[in-house]
Amino acid sequence: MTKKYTYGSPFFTGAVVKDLAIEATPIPYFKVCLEDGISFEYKMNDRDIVYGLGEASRGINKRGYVYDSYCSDDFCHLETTRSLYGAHNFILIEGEQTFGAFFDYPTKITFDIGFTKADTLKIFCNKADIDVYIIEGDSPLEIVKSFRQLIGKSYIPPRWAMGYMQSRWSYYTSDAVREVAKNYRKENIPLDAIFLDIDYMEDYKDFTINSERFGDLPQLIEEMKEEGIRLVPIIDAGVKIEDGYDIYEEGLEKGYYCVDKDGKPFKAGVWPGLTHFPDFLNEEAGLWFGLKYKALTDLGIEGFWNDMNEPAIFYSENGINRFYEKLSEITNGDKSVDNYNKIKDIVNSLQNSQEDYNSIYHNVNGKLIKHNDIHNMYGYKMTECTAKALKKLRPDERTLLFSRASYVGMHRCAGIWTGDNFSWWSHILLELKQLPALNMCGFLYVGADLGGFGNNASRDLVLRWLGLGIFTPLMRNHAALCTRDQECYQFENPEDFKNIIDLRYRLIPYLYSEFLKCAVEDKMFFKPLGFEYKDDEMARNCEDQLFVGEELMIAPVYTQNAIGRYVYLPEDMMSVRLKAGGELEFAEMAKGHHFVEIPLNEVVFFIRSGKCIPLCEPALSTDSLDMDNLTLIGFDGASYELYTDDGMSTDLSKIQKKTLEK
Ligand code: MIG
Repeated sequence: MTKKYTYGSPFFTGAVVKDLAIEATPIPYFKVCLEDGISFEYKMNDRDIVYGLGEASRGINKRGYVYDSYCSDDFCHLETTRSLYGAHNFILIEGEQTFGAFFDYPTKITFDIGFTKADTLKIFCNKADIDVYIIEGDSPLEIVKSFRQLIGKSYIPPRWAMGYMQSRWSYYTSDAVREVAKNYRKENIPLDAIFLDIDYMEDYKDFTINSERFGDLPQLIEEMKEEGIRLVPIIDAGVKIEDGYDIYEEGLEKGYYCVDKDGKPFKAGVWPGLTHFPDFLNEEAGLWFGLKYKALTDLGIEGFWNDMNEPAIFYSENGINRFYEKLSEITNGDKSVDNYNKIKDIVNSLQNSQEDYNSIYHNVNGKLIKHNDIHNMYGYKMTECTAKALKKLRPDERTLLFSRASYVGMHRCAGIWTGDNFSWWSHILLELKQLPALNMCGFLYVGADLGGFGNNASRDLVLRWLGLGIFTPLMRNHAALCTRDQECYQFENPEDFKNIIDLRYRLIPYLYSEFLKCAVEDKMFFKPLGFEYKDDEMARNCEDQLFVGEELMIAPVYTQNAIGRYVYLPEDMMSVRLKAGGELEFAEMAKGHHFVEIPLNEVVFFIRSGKCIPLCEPALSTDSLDMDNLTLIGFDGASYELYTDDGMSTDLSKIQKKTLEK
């Protein structure tokens, strides 16, 4: 049961696809206060768990901290981080009373979940223009399902996008890309895609190709495709200001850029230097930009990642001007060292500044709207425009698309990756905790930078991270500029990496089938244990294990030098151990706590009571998987409902269901 409560005149975000009547009665559960905007207060019971908030930091249970839903380019995710790249305003309270709430609001909204006052959940934002949806149901899973029906069906990528993918900032030349492919193939490690970061472009100009370093891109695309490897280029939000650059000039002429208060295109500094931001809230402008992807789809490109779309701003022209003014105010001719901190502070304040977000304007159906009033819409609308255009450019086939910034609603047309994490052990666990919360909001095609983006990755970290990554729909290893190489073949004994990635490919019939089920039936791919075991306190409090689909449970290792870990089984299960060399070992285990030894080159996962899953033989790419010859592993007498399709068609009526019996 979903009910809609409206305050003031909310901005239409497009997150919700169902047209519900507005309730005349006051909102249940919350005490509403209309001072300084609006706030919603709920008294939490000791036993209540608060789930949700998608990509947010901290726990599966979000209690005890305060989160700002405000798309932020923040490359350093600490325990104290209050906002990340996505804004996902859905919470689910499970306990004394169980219900879900979605706060459909286009810019910053704060969720104080027992931080200021331990028993008080308070949600507040600056303007009293908001739609709130209250979702009731018999269980958390039913509530999520109703919420997902409210926001519409999730994006389904092409099947090859569930293969293993390698990225780095940057592979600078086409030969560097060939080298990656060659090394993976030499070690017989499966690989489905290699990513092109910003350096494939000419001076970071969107939809251009650097002729010196990637002059043979069309040929490279062909060559790689023969190996079963797709190339996935990055697209940044900002368009470089440069006379003679056709896209820049066309956008200017047509008035497709965001403007300042005087109506002049806003100038922001990002990778290309000064840029204009296309106004993705203006549908015509967005579609114009989206159709530019044709330059790449014409060459045979079948996937994209959209970046810098919070939007990230290094500095703006106005900001730099303000900087020089302040600088002369501070120094006033005085060059003493005492000014160092003040100068440092104003330099640092240039990036992603509130002043800039307050001086950008959008054209929404002919009306000028201040960017900061709809900040969380930008990356969402960019990616929605991209998806709409890609449907025109590649009408019959699904295109891989994922974005860094997002808002609920974007899950219908793309996936997300969780942005710039670090090669830290704690970030393996952070990813695990983000996954179910993202699923609640409809984001099913999700994953983090495996091995970590910032800092240098150690061999054991990459192996352990892969132990989680083999279960995430988006499985990409990515690393930042100037960090240690972290492709699997860069480390000793690459066969250990091969073995684990082979397991991913053996699991694809299952993972892909579960993914389709979740997308078609509005289910969660990753579930907290408490969603299935509401009355089991151990399960409810478990913050480091997940159910994957209906059949599996995972308990990855996320600490260095661990020989294994404690695992809690909420029911009798069968453990499946991947041994070095690829052999699988099975053992039935009783409900309860176990210490499970997991050497670095092994992976252990668990099949739920009375269930089984299909496996295929590994292959070097998803295109060459034999999906017709499946083996079932798990409990005898179990059956599995397999969902399949051709892996690429946009026509979902082609999905077939088949029951397999063990
Ligand atoms: O300012 O394109 O999150 O994945 O490698 C950094 C370079 C810009 C941020 C993305 C990251 C990407 C990087 N980008």
